[in-house]
Amino acid sequence: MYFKEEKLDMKPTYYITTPIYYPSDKLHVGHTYTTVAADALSRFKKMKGYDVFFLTGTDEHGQKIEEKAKESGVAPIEYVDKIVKDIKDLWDLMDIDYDFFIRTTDPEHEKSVQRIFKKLYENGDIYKSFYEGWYCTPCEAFWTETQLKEGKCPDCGREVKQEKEEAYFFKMSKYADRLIAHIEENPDFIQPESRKNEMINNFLKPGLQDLCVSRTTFDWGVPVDFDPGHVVYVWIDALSNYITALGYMNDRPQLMEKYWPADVHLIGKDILRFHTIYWPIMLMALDLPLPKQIFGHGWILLKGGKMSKSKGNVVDPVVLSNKYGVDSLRYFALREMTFGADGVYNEEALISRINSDLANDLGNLLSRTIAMVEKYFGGIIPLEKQEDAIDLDLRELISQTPETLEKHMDKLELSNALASIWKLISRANKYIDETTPWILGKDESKKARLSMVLFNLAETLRVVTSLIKPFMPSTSQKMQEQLNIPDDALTWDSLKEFGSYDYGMKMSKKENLFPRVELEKEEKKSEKEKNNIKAKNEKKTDTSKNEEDLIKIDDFAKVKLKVGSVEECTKHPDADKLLILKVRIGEEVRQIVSGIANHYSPESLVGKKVVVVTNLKKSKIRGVESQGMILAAANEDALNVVTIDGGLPSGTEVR
Ligand code: ME8
Repeated sequence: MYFKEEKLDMKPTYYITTPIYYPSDKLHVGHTYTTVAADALSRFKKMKGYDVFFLTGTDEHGQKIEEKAKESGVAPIEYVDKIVKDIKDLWDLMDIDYDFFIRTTDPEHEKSVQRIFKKLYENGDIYKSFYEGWYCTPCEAFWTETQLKEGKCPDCGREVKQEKEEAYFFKMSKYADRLIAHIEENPDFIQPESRKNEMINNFLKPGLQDLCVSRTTFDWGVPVDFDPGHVVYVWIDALSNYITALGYMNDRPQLMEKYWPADVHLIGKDILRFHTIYWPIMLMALDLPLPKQIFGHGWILLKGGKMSKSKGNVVDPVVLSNKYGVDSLRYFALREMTFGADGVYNEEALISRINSDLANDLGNLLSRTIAMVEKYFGGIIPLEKQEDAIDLDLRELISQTPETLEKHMDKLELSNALASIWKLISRANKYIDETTPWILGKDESKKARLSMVLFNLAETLRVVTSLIKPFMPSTSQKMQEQLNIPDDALTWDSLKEFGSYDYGMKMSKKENLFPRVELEKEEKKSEKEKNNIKAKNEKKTDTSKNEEDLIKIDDFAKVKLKVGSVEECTKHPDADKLLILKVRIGEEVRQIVSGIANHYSPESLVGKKVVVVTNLKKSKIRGVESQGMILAAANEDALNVVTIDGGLPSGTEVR
């Protein structure tokens, strides 16, 4: 069957797409990033009651695929079939719940593309001429002399070759003014904001070239049915997937009526030009409304630039998921990077997130709470409860968190959305320390109070179980099983009221949600790092022989160290290497300037518990006041901020 399911009921709709991927080889963490983000958004909207259509798929035509198939000695369709199967397996592994997977080799898609092409030709938007220009085979793009960068492809930097062939062209310039006006009148159309100016100033205002939309030098594409020898050149074929998947120009128009225009096309910034210029112009020519938003997210970088197959610096999501678990990877991808900006991937940061956010903060909150409910009440929280003023702060946060999360999701601030859930988790862990249930449990007369404390914790976990579901579906499922809560206590509406569920069914602690990961330190150290450490150790042994270099315990005691929780972090306005942090140390919030901007993005530090030297004299660093210092370990290549991985609250002394 062409469609996974018919959706003809009357809820508000939400149509979200990922790019359709080239099945040129294995997909990497970069592709997984877009798809996981789209999945989280789609699941969130479904939870909010939307009728969501989440589309992904594969972009299977073009010269590159034809050549690769030839090299492998198989027909192009055989070549792509095998890779498409792997891609679908990857999405199953990553728990991607798409509604439809489109392949540009689907006969329905091909037929619609032929009709679209013909309509554009008949309307006079496409005309036949000759193409002469520079062609980049890997990018499947023609470039003019002036667009080349040092004689090479401006997108990928590889060699280009001169080509001349008969071709059809799309009159792009005809719609440029209308598009500029649309972009300017609709501030949400291109997001993030910064990318909008790039498109207007670098491409639209200098004037659009007509776009080459057919090729004759290869066969692997949708044939132009009224001109044999031409195949539709890749962007018209690829971009139309967003409407052919809804049955545009074939026999399923009801999906088109229902879901078009798309609410958001999620794409990487590398294909923004195609989506914010060529695609809207195609739609204008077809007399269709434009998508509401095109969101160009950043790249996942590795040392040495963008992670990409051609550079050979890819990270395999299958290997990482098998090693660390699917949900850990989903969490890390969405939490660590600001959606929209570039981020650098490194495995140590992943392990650190698993150990601190997942194993310590979330895993411990669940296991401690259920263990106490089992120990003191046999798994069922009694109805008799005694309130206390100390509960109010936690309760308020429990009721605010769904709304805060929703605000972030609406702006596609996925990292902040997760941070808002983790703020609640941290608050609940602190609440355990404040209320000391293990002491209440020793006193029979305090049972009603203990029951209230555990109820508040269970309510926190119920909200968390529900809110993490779009991001980490199987963790949410495991939590639901351990807490023994029915589905209807996890719906969006059921979160609105504190205390609406009575925990009458027995909870039972099972395996830990996230086992801690031990860093295989020695294996991970590069030769250079090892040598550095060796050199430092040798130096240490030498100096340790010298009594004068040793300090007494009183000297050490002069340095006051405390646990601080990073509440805000921004870049220093005048210095690239500096970050300005607002750190809570108990009741006090201090501003600290730290030279760590080359190693951490501001967002990645928010929520971390760090170690602060609190009795350092105040100073001004590049004009900004700083009160204290954050401890970090560093060598020539890397820097790691010292963090506290247990539940101890900010303000705790470090000894
Ligand atoms: O461009 N970091 O397909 P593609 C983040 N078929 N995202 C990355 C990434 C990285 N290092 N590498 C890839 C195509 N991506 C066309 C699209 S749509 C009508 C046609 C993501 O397989 C990013 O979203 O090269 C990028 O835009 C997409 O994968 C392109 O994948």
